[in-house]
Amino acid sequence: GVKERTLVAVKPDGVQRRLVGQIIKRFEQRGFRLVGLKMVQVSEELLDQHYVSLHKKPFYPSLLRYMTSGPVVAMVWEGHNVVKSTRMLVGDTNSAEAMPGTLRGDFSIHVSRNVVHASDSTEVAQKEISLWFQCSELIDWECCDHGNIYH
Ligand code: YYY
Ligand code: MG
Repeated sequence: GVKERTLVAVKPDGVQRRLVGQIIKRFEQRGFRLVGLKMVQVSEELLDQHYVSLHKKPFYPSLLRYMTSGPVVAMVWEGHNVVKSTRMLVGDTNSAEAMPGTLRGDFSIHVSRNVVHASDSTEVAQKEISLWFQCSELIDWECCDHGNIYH
């Protein structure tokens, strides 16, 4: 529904490379509603929960080092089919497979520095949002152009 939400995070490489504004712009221009936004220095404890399915992967230790190497900009975007649309906007995990026009396809070369995170299903999105944000940090504000974005 229109109330679907997803977690997006500009990873440390994206922040260092000053891509935060360009990334936010893509979600704004699409018509999604920003309901949460903050800069965080992520802890290993949070990442262990966030990447719970990846603990046994050979790249996991370096993924932890990368994700704690600097601040991350975390946000929650809301809108119709936002989880799927965001994955399309972000592009394939492997930068070499990411289509031009996607964030990863435009801004990254290697899977280990792929600039942005996005939840991969609505169930995972709910878990990730509650892991990264307090309820009080999510603002349910009135979008004045709602009628021009939805029928
Ligand atoms: O959801 P997404 O970020 O597209 O990919 P995942 O399969 O969930 O992997 C999470 C994260 O792990 C990926 O964005 C980069 C990193 N990673 C890696 O460094 N090397 C790999 N071969 C696979 C994933
Ligand atoms: Mg994933």
